[in-house]
Amino acid sequence: MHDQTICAIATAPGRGSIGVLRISGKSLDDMAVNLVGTVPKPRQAHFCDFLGADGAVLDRGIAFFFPAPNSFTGEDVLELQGHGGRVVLESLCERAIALGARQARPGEFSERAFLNGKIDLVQAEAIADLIDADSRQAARSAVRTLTGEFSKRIQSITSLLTQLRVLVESAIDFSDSDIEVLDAEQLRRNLSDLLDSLDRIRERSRQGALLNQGINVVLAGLPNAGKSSLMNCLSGQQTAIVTEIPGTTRDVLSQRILLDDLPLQLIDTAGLRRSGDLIEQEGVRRARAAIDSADAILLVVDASLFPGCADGLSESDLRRALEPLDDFMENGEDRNEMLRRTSLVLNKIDLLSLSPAAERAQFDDIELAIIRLCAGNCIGIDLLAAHLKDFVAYEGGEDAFVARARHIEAIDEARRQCGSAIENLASRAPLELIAEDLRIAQASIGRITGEFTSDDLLGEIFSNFCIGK
Ligand SMILES: Nc1nc2c(ncn2[C@@H]2O[C@H](COP(=O)(O)OP(=O)(O)OP(=O)(O)O)[C@@H](O)[C@H]2O)c(=O)[nH]1
Ligand SMILES: [Mg+2]
Repeated sequence: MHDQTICAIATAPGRGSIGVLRISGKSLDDMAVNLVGTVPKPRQAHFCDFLGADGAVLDRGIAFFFPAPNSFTGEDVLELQGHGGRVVLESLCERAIALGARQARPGEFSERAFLNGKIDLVQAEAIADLIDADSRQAARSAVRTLTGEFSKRIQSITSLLTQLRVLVESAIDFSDSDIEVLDAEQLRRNLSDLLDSLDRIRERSRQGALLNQGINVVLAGLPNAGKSSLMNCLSGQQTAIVTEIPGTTRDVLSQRILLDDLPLQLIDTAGLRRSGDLIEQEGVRRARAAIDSADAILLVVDASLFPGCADGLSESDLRRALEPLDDFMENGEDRNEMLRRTSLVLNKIDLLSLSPAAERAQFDDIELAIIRLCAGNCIGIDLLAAHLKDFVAYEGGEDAFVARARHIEAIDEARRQCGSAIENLASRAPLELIAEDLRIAQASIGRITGEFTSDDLLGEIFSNFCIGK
């Protein structure tokens, strides 16, 4: 597969002033002569006709030739920049295929760049993330990763791990001799520095993952609490139908919004109640599923049902407010886990003439955030927005690295192993155990940049790219 010449239209489909056909392969001299009549001088703009089978001119434009290894993919790359019409670009592509190229799979150019050592895996992923970025902050963090800042941090962690492994493994080799090769106190300090570095990089990656993927926020509660009204306030659009009839929303409605560059997937759900209506029952089942997979649950409550709430909600008020969630919990579900993701929205405060406010209340072992607002008139929404950013500890993404769940999982695995090495050292466990901890930690970190990565994972990563990238 990797020996074949590949080609693809690299510009977005549709009409455009310019369209680009990109070709990459081991040797493109013949291809260039057939397509543009000559092999263009390396890396210089060459104005020429693009030729069809019988020498007919398909288009006229600029050809760029990047001979291996000084190209994006590390192979010969020929780029034809012509006019951005669908038919003309398809004719050029068909011509390249007739000359021996094949249509590239999504992300195949980037995959070759990775396989040829031009970029590592995080940089390749950052290319896709930069293209998909839907805020400036997300784009900036993708560029930071693309230019290698994240990879450099990962490499410095890898080299620290290598040094530690050498130290520990040579101590194992010399364990029979009288030479004292291992300074345990020094090793403990080094391991704790390593853990600090891992913690720092994890937080920057987590910020990047927030910017990149955002969070799912579910609006849940009794019928008529004002969930759909709140969805419309947050999104600034009248997406959801609002009526005074309980049971208006029956399906799950989803909308993506940006909260100061933080992407939120807002999910409005059917009011939680037991109903004889088949459609409503299904709506409630879907609401439950959305609640289960939400990063944050906003439990919307009608404040007029709690007339005393001006002075704060009592313990029994809180219990009653949480009932709709409790009622629909399945046996064996972890209630505290769900409550930790839950914030209470006291809506319709206009009915009690209250002002918007954000407060906290202790409930069992959990500290619940309570936001009082009026979704009907969109008053107090800023408090809710600030709370949501606070809830996920979003810091504005200033120095975030664009990151994916797989990076964070790998960093977490390395942190666990590093913690285990520290414990093993403290309990004077055999050095072999510490060596093994460090080996696994290094393998986890290596998966991030693609040093130790399976073909399946590579296939999955690159298949989500655009064609021509
Ligand atoms: N006074 C007042 N009424 C509100 C407020 N928010 C919503 N309402 C009204 O409450 C009623 C129900 O609002 P919805 O947003 O449809 O409530 P819901 O929770 O989506 O209801 P279901 O879809 O039936 O579960 C509507 O008549 C709204 O106009 C508010 O802040 N103050
Ligand atoms: Mg609704």
